[in-house]
Amino acid sequence: MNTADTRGRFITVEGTEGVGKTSNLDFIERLLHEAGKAVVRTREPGGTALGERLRTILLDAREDGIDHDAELLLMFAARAQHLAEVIRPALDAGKWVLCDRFTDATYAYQGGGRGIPAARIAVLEQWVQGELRPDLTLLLDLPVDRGLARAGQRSAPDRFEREQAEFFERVRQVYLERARREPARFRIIDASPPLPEVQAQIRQALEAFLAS
Ligand code: Z5A
Repeated sequence: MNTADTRGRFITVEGTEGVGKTSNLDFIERLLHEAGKAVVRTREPGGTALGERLRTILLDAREDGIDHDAELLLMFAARAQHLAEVIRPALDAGKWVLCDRFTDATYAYQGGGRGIPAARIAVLEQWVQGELRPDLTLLLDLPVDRGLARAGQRSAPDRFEREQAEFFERVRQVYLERARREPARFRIIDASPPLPEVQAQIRQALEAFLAS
């Protein structure tokens, strides 16, 4: 990594329902701290006061009339605020941003899941982000039925969690396709084994990134 470059790095964590993002984010944050990085941990949708209010609406299972385009636009509204208030200032200050989901989730859920054309999402991506993209994306991958079984052990399902297995299968395929197309940015982590084995893969991926 070019040490003269003082800009921070932008790391995102992605995956379908129940893959274990939450279980692994603390671990990733700890590894970054151990490597001497100042870390800003955040999430999407959310990460700002406005974004968290939009998240509440977007995940509310009672909001069953949200139009697909409205959902897409709300995701990017939350993202615009998040970039302006949190992500860009942190990166400019040399901090490392660790974000639970970002625009790959929009391609996967609103694109793959809801069926919105990727070209339409790309217009919003360019508008809201300009050239900003994650430097590293850890994609936790798990067969959909196993993820749903893991997630099923939790509380009442939110608006996305109520979707059927076919929806999450489309989401997963978009994630994997994006990872295939951008091998330099993505690292696919096999999320099927027990947590220590998943974390060994994550450690290896992060150490390689830190050394690059
Ligand atoms: N969304 C969108 O549509 N478009 C967008 O642009 C964005 C988001 C940004 C909220 O995301 C929703 O927003 C999301 C997509 C949509 N909806 N869905 N689905 P979220 O990330 O907050 O919600 P989530 O996907 O449901 O994540 P989660 O609740 O944090 O689940 P998780 O992090 O993947 O799993 P977990 O809670 O860490 O683990 C699940 C269970 O499995 C738990 O009991 C663990 O103890 C267990 N677990 C974890 N790892 C293992 C291993 N290795 N072995 C065995 N058991 C394990």
